[in-house]
Amino acid sequence: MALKMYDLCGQEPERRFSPYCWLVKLVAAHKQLPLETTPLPFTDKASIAFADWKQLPVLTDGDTTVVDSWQIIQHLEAQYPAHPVAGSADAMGQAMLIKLCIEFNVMGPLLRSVILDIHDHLAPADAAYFRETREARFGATLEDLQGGRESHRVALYGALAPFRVTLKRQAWLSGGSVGLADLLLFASFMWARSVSDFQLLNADDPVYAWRDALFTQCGALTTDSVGYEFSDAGYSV
Ligand SMILES: N[C@@H](CCC(=O)N[C@@H](CS)C(=O)NCC(=O)O)C(=O)O
Repeated sequence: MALKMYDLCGQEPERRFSPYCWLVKLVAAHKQLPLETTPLPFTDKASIAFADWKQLPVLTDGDTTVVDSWQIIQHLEAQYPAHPVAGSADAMGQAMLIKLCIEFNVMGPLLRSVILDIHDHLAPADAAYFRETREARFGATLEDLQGGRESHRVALYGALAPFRVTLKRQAWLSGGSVGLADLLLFASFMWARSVSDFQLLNADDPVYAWRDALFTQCGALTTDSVGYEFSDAGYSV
């Protein structure tokens, strides 16, 4: 078995920030699968042309190529069933709902909070590409988007309500042990952490303690990459 993944990087090759790539790295680590990563900037589409795909992550497992983080996770669960992150097709299906809640509600305010920080960590060609594509997508400049980060943080606080209340009732989003629901949300926080020291969470937020517990649990994976320590101080909503 040789699992290899193309991993989105910033100007420094070791700065890896894509939430979807983080998700695959976290799932592989949970499953105790060695995963070799190759850094790739946004604008190097030629290196993944073999996969007929323009986004990262792209995984190769021997002769098999798998694109899209969700398909990659399904592949890993099917091929390497030990240490499951979901454990069944039904559990995987339920995690899809969590994934979509995060993508629809959490990732928007989170991205807007750090979007200029992402830009500022990119190599020049990537920075120009990122600005052009994201400003067209959002209809605003990166400066204006991130300039409203205090209100995005309030929106993020609201979007995290179901997660916060869940964590008041149980240790992990997946229940009694870490599973895919936890890794889905944690990957989004790793996205921010890899590029920004903006304070996203109040220190007395149960989500803060949960995130800290995952840092401890994930160990070197989350600390070896270039990243910022979260220095979240209190904020009120
Ligand atoms: N549905 C895809 C989304 C992947 C995705 O959006 N990746 C971004 C990086 S976070 C990307 O590669 N974007 C390429 C681009 O903007 O050119 C997945 O889950 O893998």
